[in-house]
Amino acid sequence: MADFAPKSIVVTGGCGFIGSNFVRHVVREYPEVRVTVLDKLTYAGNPENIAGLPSDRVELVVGDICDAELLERIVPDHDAIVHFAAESHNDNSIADPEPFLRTNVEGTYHLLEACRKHDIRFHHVSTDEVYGDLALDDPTRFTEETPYKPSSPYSSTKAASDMLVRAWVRTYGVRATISNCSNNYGPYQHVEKFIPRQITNILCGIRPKLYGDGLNVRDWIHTEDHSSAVWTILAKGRIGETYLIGADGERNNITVLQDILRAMGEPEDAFDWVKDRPGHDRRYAIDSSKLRRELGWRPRYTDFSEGIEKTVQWYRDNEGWWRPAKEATEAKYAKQGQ
Ligand code: NAD
Ligand code: TDX
Repeated sequence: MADFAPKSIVVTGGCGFIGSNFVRHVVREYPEVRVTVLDKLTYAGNPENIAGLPSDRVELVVGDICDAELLERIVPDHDAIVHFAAESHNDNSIADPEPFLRTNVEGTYHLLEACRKHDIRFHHVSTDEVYGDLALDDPTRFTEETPYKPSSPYSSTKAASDMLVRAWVRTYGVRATISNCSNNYGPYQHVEKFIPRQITNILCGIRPKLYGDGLNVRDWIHTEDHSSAVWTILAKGRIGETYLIGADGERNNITVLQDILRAMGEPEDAFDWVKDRPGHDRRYAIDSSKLRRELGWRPRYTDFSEGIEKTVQWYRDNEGWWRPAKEATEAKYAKQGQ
């Protein structure tokens, strides 16, 4: 069967970290595609993330995915929606879960309804956290068959949104796919997240902060590889299917922090231990062989130390981008004892 080749797409959350990297990827790789970014510009959304892209290719609509009337005006004019918009930070979900329910669950519902009404292709961007966690000594990894067992308010709302997508495919025949990806890193990631927090702490003369015993494992992927995987699934994925996205990047937090410290010329023990995250997932690990085998996708940015060095350089070069959010983010962490 020929690949699906959309000419116009809505990218929700396209002013956030992964969404904006995806928009840049599409503009660079697919010159025939026009992108409408729909973004509420919450604290995590920044129009700077898509600044400089050609205005005849990319249009920003500032609005809420929960606004059904707005969706009715925007969606019919497009071939597909690629849905990145979410409340995305676990620590925030523990402090205040309500916005997570609204955006992640209710927002996904409204987008599905718009796709159902206008027969629009839908790709839902989700997370490996829906599967809960693995023990450090467990030899297995998550697959598309792993049962859902989310731990945090964030991951439970993402799990709920995945379930809505599956139901809308089966009941209404909505043409949707789902991807569950592991931890992303790269440029334009908010300073609340682990890697940018530590890099910008060091740049500000604040010691990095490690939760718990530092042995929690995350499966890191460069955001550029996430973008190419999402496009591959949009173009070639089988309707109704779920694909796991990962780049075999398992590392514990202390090792990642030591990579950052080394890349920035700091001693390996120049950090503080802080209070652990409640319910902190121990280990995530993705088996992405279905995506590789069926759709021929491969990650390209697999040298983690090189990726970290480039990411450190990006934060050094773009202080004007992250500085405005830094103080408030650290004040919030300080209140939580982190
Ligand atoms: P982010 O927090 O950086 O960006 C989220 C974006 O969504 C922001 O631009 C924000 O303004 C926008 N948004 C929030 N609520 C909205 C609403 N109601 N209406 C419209 N726009 C709204 O998030 P991210 O890290 O880029 O994550 C993007 C997606 O990828 C999320 O769905 C997340 O669950 C998923 N994901 C993230 C990771 C990761 O490592 N960060 C890994 C796997 C999956
Ligand atoms: O200061 C910190 N110190 C620390 O040790 C922070 C902010 C985090 N951590 C730990 C907690 C995690 O074990 O680092 C690890 C990574 O933390 P986050 O960056 O908050 O990511 P995580 O909770 O793993 O979730 C991320 O990956 C999956 C994204 O935020 C989610 O949106 C995605 O679904």
